[in-house]
Amino acid sequence: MKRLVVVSNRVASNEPKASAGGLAVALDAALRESEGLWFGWSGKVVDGIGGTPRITRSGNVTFATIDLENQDFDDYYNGYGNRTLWPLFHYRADLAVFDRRYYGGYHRVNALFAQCLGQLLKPGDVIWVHDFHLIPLGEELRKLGHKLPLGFFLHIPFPVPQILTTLFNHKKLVRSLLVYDLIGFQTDSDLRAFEEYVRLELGGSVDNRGVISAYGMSVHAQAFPIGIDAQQIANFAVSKQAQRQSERMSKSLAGRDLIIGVDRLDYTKGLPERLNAFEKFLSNFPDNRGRVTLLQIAPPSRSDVPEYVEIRHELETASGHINGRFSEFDWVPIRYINKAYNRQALAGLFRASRIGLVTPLRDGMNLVAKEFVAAQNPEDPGVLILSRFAGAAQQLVGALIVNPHDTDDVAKYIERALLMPLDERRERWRDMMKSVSENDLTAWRENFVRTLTDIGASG
Ligand code: ADQ
Repeated sequence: MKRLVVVSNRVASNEPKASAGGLAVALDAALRESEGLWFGWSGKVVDGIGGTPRITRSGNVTFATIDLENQDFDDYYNGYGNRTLWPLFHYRADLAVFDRRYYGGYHRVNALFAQCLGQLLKPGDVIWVHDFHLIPLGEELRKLGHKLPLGFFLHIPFPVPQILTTLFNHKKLVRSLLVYDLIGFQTDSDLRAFEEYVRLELGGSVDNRGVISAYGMSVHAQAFPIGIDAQQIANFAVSKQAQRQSERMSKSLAGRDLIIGVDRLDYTKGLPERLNAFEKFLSNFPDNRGRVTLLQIAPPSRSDVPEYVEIRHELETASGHINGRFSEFDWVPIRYINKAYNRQALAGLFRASRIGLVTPLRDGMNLVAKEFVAAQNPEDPGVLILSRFAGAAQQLVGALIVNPHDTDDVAKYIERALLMPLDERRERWRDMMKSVSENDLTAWRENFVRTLTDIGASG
């Protein structure tokens, strides 16, 4: 079996609960079976030159991490990664900062990653690079003469050409994607956006096997929708700890229905719109006042970036406003919590909820939607309300699919979900659970690695 080398911005060590990131959770599980190497940034910022890999082992997985120096952290991570590519790829050109210094840092760190990783590679390795922080890594490895099979998976959406072309160096960025042997996207829509860009902007072509060619280079591109470990979440949901959480929650609800939202605190997750929809629900369907509670769990992320500080203030104001407007001495409509929970506790809370409210404005996939489904009681499942702009909506057709911008409509769907008969809830849940179980994390990883290995063998 070939050694799998995973490269991602952050390496999660062996503590998935310490990180609220979907990528971290997914990769931790994905590497366990493979005697692989996981390379990335340690999360530490140092004065002076970072960059000598620190090697540790956990079980049969080797971890190699490097530190970053202050300037690189600012330009590569906070800058080009989180203030340029993240908003732009989520269709928020209005929030994107276009600064060539940021790009300089992005390029420097990708070159540094390639140099440090290069020393650890062995013949026969298969390299799988993750996400938008590391798009040029493949090109940097090729420049150093590495000829190993190289795959890239984009966890976030790929924007349509009209959006991507607002970036000053869009051609350079996409060109660097073409050196990979395989590019994976979350959905067919992302794949189509990429193909359209190559045709329109690069004058390239796409053949019927999914091979995309431009600038004399060819790459296989395909959708590989990421999954979850559905069985594990289902087990977590009936664990002792989950039951304890769920009982504590039920006691505090005193017979009221629970609606749950769980998201990293990020402007892509549609949280202000969600609170607004909930306010409209209470206002337009007043019989529900005192009968329903919204639990919104939103651990802060990227707090060094000003747009994240702003969204946090906005949510504090909105939840305070709604609670001030509707609360009674014995009922508060929104419980807004800024901390992370471990996965058993979360699964217990999902299972105790009548509705999962997952309404991002844009999301590559959204694992919370799938976790909510996997955690339900098959005999009495809750209802998933899901944004059409989450990648997951292309798979979870049993959800109530909504436009998160249309808050009046979302309010109506909340009412509809609360009234949904048990038979319909069961039927919708069975459809979704089938999809979540069949397309789980193992299937995703195996499919990507098999495709990459096959391409490497034939190339
Ligand atoms: P994220 O934007 O982080 O991931 P998501 O897919 O929902 O979004 O994953 C979040 C993960 O963190 C889930 O596993 C969730 O359970 C966990 N989590 C969230 N809040 C938590 C809390 N309070 N306590 C504990 N755990 C919490 C990115 C992309 C997504 C894509 C994933 C995976 O933005 O679109 O689905 O990567 O590819």
